[in-house]
Amino acid sequence: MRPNSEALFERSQKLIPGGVNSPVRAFRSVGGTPVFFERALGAHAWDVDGNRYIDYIGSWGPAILGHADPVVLAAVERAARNGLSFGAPTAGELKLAEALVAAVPSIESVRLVSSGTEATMSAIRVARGFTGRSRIVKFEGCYHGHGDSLLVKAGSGALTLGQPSSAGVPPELAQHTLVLQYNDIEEVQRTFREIGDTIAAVIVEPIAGNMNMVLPQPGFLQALREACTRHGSVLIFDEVMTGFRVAPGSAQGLYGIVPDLSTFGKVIGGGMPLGAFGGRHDVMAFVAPTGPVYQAGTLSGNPVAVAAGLATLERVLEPGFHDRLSATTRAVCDAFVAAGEAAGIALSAQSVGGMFGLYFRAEPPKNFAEVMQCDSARFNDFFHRMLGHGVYLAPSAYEAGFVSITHSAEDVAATGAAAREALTAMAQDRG
Ligand code: HOZ
Repeated sequence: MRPNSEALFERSQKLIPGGVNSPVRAFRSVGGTPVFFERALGAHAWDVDGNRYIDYIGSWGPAILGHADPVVLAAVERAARNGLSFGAPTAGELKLAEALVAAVPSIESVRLVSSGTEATMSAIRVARGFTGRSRIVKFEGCYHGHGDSLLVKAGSGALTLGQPSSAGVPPELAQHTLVLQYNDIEEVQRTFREIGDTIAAVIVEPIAGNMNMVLPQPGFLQALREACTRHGSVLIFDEVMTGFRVAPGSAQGLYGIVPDLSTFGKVIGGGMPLGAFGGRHDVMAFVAPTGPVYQAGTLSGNPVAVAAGLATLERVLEPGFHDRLSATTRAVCDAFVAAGEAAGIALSAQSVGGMFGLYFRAEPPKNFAEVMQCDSARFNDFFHRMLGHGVYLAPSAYEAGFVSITHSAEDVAATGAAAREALTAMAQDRG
């Protein structure tokens, strides 16, 4: 029962488009009323009606240490006491840049921004400025924030609402975005053979996390690297979701690929608004004021966000952190699969580091077309039943799930028990 959430949603819808400040939160694809949250601690969140949930969204990725981590909170408090924003350089920004450069070998130079969208938008502009070319390549179902050039056949909220290409993007702009199939090496090679010398950049989620979770097939990322190198195009890894979540060196470290530029967000801000783009020195030298590509922000490198990010990264980069996180995330997936088997419902799940995909389909999908074959009606039913059992999954069949280091064995067991009850009831209801 969530009467307080319902009342707040009723009021919000009159003042805020759809009652929310980011579309997936509106529950449009799963139906029903969004849950309004009041507080969260560790792996748990409480709504305005006093219900407790085991949280598998983690603020869509940032809460890798769990909510309200005391070390992060202390760092935020310390920074805030010194002033919320200066609009001038600080030592903290340099420290975060040093941490990013040390952890991710492809990052030689980096700029801090305030969101993942800003990071990807800026990286595309830099790639275009660097190459003098306009065309970019993206993959169907990948989401790179809501920059104009990138809202073409996008994932996440756009896909959830069934509008993967947004209104309001001038066709003259969208025509420069070429959309290929994720994991289709042959299509990438053919495209580059034909028009490679006109492509400014390929932007890709090295693990797609905005059409549910789709893993790169062996050789796919390597093929992108080779094609970009051969044709002088900039390879951009969008690690906003995967950055420091899947491995200490992010997805590029895991798969051993060196992109030219990378974008980050989520984990590097530890729950505060922070993003970054960075990469090769010669490419980043095009960014103003050293180069001709303009990019700026009043709150870029905000000292409070930087403090949260630094405190988070310090812990995430401790030896063994990702081993523990991966083991818990695998256990969550195993619990879902076991529950599906017990109920006789076709379901699969897989994880990388602290990120997972759950699919109402016998095998994990390998591309957008296969994601579309998942039984989304079943997911929606499952989602609401899990909510009723106190488990908060992303309110869309097209989003990845996130686990924090504070999810305990008890949380995993409770999630498995809830899934078993939910799926068994679903199987019975279907007769
Ligand atoms: N674009 C985010 C999921 N991939 C959703 C962000 C939000 O609603 O907060």
